[in-house]
Amino acid sequence: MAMDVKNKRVLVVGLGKSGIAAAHFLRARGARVTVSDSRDAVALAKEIPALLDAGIMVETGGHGLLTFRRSDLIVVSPGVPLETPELQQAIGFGVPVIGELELGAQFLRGQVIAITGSNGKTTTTTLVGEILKAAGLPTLVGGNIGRPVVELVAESTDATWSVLEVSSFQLETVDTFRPRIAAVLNITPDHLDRHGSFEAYAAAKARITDRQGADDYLVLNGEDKPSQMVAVKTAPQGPSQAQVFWFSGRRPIKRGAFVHGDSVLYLAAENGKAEPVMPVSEIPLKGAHNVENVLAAVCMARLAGVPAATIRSAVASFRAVAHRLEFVTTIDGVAYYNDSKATNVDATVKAVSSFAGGIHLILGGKDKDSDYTQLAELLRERVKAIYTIGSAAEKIARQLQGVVKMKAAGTLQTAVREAAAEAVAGDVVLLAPACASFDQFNSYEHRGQVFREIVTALAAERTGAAEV
Ligand code: UMA
Repeated sequence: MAMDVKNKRVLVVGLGKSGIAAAHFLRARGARVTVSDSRDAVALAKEIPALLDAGIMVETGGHGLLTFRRSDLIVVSPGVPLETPELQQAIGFGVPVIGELELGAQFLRGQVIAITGSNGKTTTTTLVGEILKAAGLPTLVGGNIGRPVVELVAESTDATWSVLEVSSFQLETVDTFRPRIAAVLNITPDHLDRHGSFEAYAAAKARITDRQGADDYLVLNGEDKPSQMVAVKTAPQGPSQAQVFWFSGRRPIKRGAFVHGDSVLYLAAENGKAEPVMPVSEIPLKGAHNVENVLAAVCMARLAGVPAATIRSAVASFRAVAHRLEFVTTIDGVAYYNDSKATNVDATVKAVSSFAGGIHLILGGKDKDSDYTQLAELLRERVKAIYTIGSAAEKIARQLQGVVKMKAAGTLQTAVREAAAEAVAGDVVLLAPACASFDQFNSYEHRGQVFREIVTALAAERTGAAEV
């Protein structure tokens, strides 16, 4: 049931994509809205006029304690930590705090598929969206993928399937959020700077199933211990009430999707007969991790009632999402791949594991309290050289000293140029930085775009040189 916000004093914290969308959404429903952002008015000059025009009050250059305490409700953006002192004080005064996901989901019509995990969320969310559309179901795609959930509300009907990518940040502030189908793809260390510990991070992800009931489905990775724990978690809500389905790239499972020989199979019920979905060789995405993403998508799509044949053709025609192991071009026999979305160590492991060897790896950016030593063995096996960039460069150099040849490139531009100079035909230059982008770029998309531009310029120079 959607809350009534009419005439309520609602504070929206954070003026990014989520906050702006939430503020307008609430205002349109009659709330008395104030937004508060730690950035100053100059930095927000583009955003402020439309807010004021809509009758929304704006507080910039920091968060005012009174603004927080005097609210009837606070809607917090995912990037704002709950530990923010003003938020903590407001919570202490009994002010309810929810996130934009919770707000939007209360108003969404139809059914929700929510997908979380440390890696593979965006690819899987996009793929499930494509499969559902191919099946002719009215489908909306949003959430952490880039489109705030409140923006989907107006387009949703009772027949809609909203496929939402949800992050640990968003799940920290849910309350009534109840997806019909929830999936946890994997849980590996990420965002430890924000959550404080792996346990707290995993607990935030597990909240995806808190409100699920016996008619709902929970799809979990049969090969990933921390995500298996989501089914049996004991606190605070107890074990999941949902029907659990599994996926595995390695072995048959009780019910769900798995690989057997060269086939993707789906098993709807324990002791039932497995149904062939498609040959593994028809999956167009690189890497074992992408087979897992496809298996999770197969499971969700079957649970949503999509026939196997429709899933097969939608998966076969699916192309890699931008910035996720995205092939850019080949220059002088060297292939360039953009995996700017590899913003944690595990994602980099997956990216590196997708190539047999000859890799020139660009690593670095903004550190998230990550442990890069976990990369050492794989790097020794497959990577010829590392080129470090950004503020994490020194830590990476310290932790991976002597593992493989390493160059302190500093910037992405220098890293690509140095890698191009070293690489020989058959090698791969891979941007899979294991870090956030915010020290040198606006976002991982921006970093990936800059990488593409540098590579494209290099290709043009080389072609030009060949023609002379
Ligand atoms: N801010 C404050 N006070 C603070 C901290 C931040 O006022 O204490 C302000 C900043 O000055 C800024 C605003 O908050 O103006 C930024 O809010 P935000 O970081 O929540 O960013 P949005 O633009 O609203 O984007 C968010 C998600 N960002 C994060 O979770 C960090 C986007 O996910 C998401 O696409 C978008 O909502 C729409 O749902 C991005 C992301 O990096 C892709 N997600 C992380 C990930 O995938 O690893 C979780």
